Amino acid sequence: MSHIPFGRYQVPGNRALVMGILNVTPDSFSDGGRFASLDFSLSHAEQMIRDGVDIIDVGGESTRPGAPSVPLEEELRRVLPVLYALRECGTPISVDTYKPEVMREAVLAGVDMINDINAFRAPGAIDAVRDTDCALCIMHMLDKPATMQDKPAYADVVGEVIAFLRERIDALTAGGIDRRRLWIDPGFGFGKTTEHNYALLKAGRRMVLELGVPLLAGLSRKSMIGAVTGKPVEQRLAGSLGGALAAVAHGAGIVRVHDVAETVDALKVWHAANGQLSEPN
Ligand code: 9MG
Repeated sequence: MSHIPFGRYQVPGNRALVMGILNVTPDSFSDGGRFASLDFSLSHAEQMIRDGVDIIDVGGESTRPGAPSVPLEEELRRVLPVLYALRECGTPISVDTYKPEVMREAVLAGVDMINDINAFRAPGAIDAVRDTDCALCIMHMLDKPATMQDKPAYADVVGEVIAFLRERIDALTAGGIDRRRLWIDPGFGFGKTTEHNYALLKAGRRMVLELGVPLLAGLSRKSMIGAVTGKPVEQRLAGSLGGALAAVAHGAGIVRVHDVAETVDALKVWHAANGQLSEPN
């Protein structure tokens, strides 16, 4: 079986991987103080592991449109205890951050991927990850979370996103980073209309072919799912599963999701239908 280096691990290269979302933000747990929130986060991570997650993505700042930014010290207070507690959990850990200081601390805590919605554009971000073996996810975002959904406009959304990702790949490789560590992500919902999002979803294979870097897709429960199903965020499971399968059909190697158990099952059936049977756990 082929494997891909991924931080401390080798991950399977012959099937799509499921990245489970672990939000460590105050709105993601009932408020019982810091110990309760750590407990809650770890139970959630353990459940994802039982459900067959391939990578856990830990984030301390909400990236929803209009969300306020979180000060550095607060982000560190949120994510570091979780990263250290999960260090030896046997599953690759990713940290979702755009702050170079958080990247450095997360590397010391042993993370295997840095997932940067800002594509390592912050001063010092490339330096923070150069001398590590972490996988790096470069995401496209128009503007910044506070304002990105204010009338996003492109002449050619797919061409412009590819050009942006190419420029970032070049910046990272010129900065001394091995291309084999990189993943690209069109950033569904980050400064895009529904039409932009679906044009990008369909263009997954073109991105992989033109850029020569594997693709990560995050569309779980997003507005692009609500826009076609008419469902509120808490009723977007079926739509999100459809989106995950579509992303894999269009070339995604990792899908970033909230609903791990259901996505793992959906992908097992998907892969079986494409000639790759897996054994039940
Ligand atoms: C943190 N985060 C929220 N949505 C995301 C997406 O679509 N991709 C990546 N890489 N990260 C995301």
